[in-house]
Amino acid sequence: MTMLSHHENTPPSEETLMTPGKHTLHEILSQPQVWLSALQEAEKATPAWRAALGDEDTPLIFIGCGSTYYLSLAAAALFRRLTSRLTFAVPGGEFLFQQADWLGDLTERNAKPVLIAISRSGSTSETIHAVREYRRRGGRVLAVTNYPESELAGEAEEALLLPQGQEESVAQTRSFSSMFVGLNALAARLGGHTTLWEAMQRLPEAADRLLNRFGARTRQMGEDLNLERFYFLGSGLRYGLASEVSLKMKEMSLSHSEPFPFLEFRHGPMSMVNEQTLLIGLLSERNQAQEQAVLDEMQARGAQILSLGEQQAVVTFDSEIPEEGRGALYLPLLQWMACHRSLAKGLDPDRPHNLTAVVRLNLS
Ligand code: F1P
Repeated sequence: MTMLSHHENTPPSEETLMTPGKHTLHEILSQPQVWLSALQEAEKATPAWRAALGDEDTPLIFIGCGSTYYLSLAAAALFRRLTSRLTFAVPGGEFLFQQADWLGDLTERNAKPVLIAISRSGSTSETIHAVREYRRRGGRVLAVTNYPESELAGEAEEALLLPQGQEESVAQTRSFSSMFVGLNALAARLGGHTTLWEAMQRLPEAADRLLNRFGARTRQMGEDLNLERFYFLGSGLRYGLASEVSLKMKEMSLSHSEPFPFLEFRHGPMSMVNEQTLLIGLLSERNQAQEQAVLDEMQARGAQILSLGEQQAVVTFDSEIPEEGRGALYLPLLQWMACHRSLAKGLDPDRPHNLTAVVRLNLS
């Protein structure tokens, strides 16, 4: 298996060279209107997905790579919670080459799980090969992608297509959140949570308000180059989100960054806490007290703290959207912080070091 020609980034235009981060900043700020279309697309897709997902005893397996594996983790938790189905999240490459270690013989049984493949590009080799192999074995495949003309969209029985989430930048921002909002709305609809679905219609305005209220403060934190270590804490469905924003910090600013479920941080990783450490807590509602206690303990050990949550946090959403429908609100300000740290370090978040927009491999 050799790494074939990556999707070569086009040489930067004069203009792009002159304005590093131009695309990423725009893509982060444009998320509210992208989420509006994601909500609409999810509403339209609900009947076909309801038919394709079969009965509620059928397990669901979400796969993706990098950001879209983290999205799979978050989506698996959302569908578990909102549709009471048995769900799994597996990295595309693992599904392809280590399936038995992750799923035993689950995909060999008669009532095969439905595979939901998530990919911004719809071209990532591991994801495409995993889908093809599953279909060859008679499995049903659904897809979520920002590229309707992609190979993945063509392979899937049903696809949630979100072209408005397309972006120039390599590091995913609005592409990720468009697919997250779309899957969150689908899970609400499929689980019959009408009130939740209605409340989710307020997500775009809530995001706009957050960027206006807290953009300057999170930009300042991003520009504080005394900070060197970043730990993103998130539990339940917020763990996938914490993993994604941790990857953003890594990809955009080349910083040491790691995600943990909240209480896990005490079991070893907290040894790394010092005055150059920033702990970012994606607070839940149901367990906020325990989570805040972790942040308080680390602050006492010298760490800086940034907490985000509906209320009683440094960044408060005040969205009045139930917890199962407001996960997307953790994303924009943390993407914004990572982007400004990148710029403060003289990097270009539009073109992260070593990265390409799509990984293509020779897997034959
Ligand atoms: C997956 C991915 C991204 C990563 C980088 C390379 O792409 O691994 O998560 O940030 O851009 O590709 P996709 O399958 O979601 O298009």
